[in-house]
Amino acid sequence: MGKHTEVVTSSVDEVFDIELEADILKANKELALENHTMLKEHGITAIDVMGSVGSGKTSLIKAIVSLLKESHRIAVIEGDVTTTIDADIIASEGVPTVQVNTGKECHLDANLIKKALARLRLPELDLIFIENVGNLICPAEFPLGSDKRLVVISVTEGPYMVVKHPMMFYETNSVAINKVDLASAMGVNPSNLRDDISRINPKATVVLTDCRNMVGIREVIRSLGLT
Ligand SMILES: Nc1nc2c(ncn2[C@@H]2O[C@H](COP(=O)(O)OP(=O)(O)O)[C@@H](O)[C@H]2O)c(=O)[nH]1
Ligand SMILES: [Mg+2]
Repeated sequence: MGKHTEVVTSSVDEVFDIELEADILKANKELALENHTMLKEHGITAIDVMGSVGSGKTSLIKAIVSLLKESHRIAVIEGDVTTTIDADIIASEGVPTVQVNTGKECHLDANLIKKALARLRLPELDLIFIENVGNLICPAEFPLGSDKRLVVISVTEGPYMVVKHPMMFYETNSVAINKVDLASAMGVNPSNLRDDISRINPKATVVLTDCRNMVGIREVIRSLGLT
């Protein structure tokens, strides 16, 4: 922030519906716990994949599925505001896929995941990937009942995306810095993004990936404890 930049910050007492929001978050947390219990009863590991629109979430899930589908029984839940484009891309890998369209909502929630889980044959699965809606703010507040979180960012989002969106990185296990093939064209140094993430969340494993050329995919799989 330059010294001539004035800043307006929203404060809690200005938010008129704060109690309503607290109720929604509490109800979501309870449903997330129910989902988690149900997944554990079936011995399923679930991974929530978050990141901006276009960072490479679908591409990374597809790449991971292509490497793991022989050894794991996988399904994918695709969250999107509208369309089944991503679900169709993943379905081409031959794994069960459920599309969840959120309409006006900028994130998935535990209730939508509960409905999606009801569409899957849970006894026949080991692993579920959930692609959240492309957004860097809303999904972080809504646990879904998954075991781990994977955040996908890309060098095409510029050099300041991590420091501008710290909340996305607080609770994540792994972060993929994707599209490293475009780093020099973008003038972005992926090591600087890695350092920014480590300052916010020293426990997160950070992996540099290029989904087009299958670079770093096995490392992401290892970081999620899937091998
Ligand atoms: N050059 C390059 N392009 C990529 C990479 N990963 C994804 N893309 C492209 O980026 C666009 C958005 O990817 P997608 O997986 O749909 O992003 P999502 O919106 O996060 O699901 C697509 O055109 C992908 O082919 C990568 O590592 N390198
Ligand atoms: Mg996608």
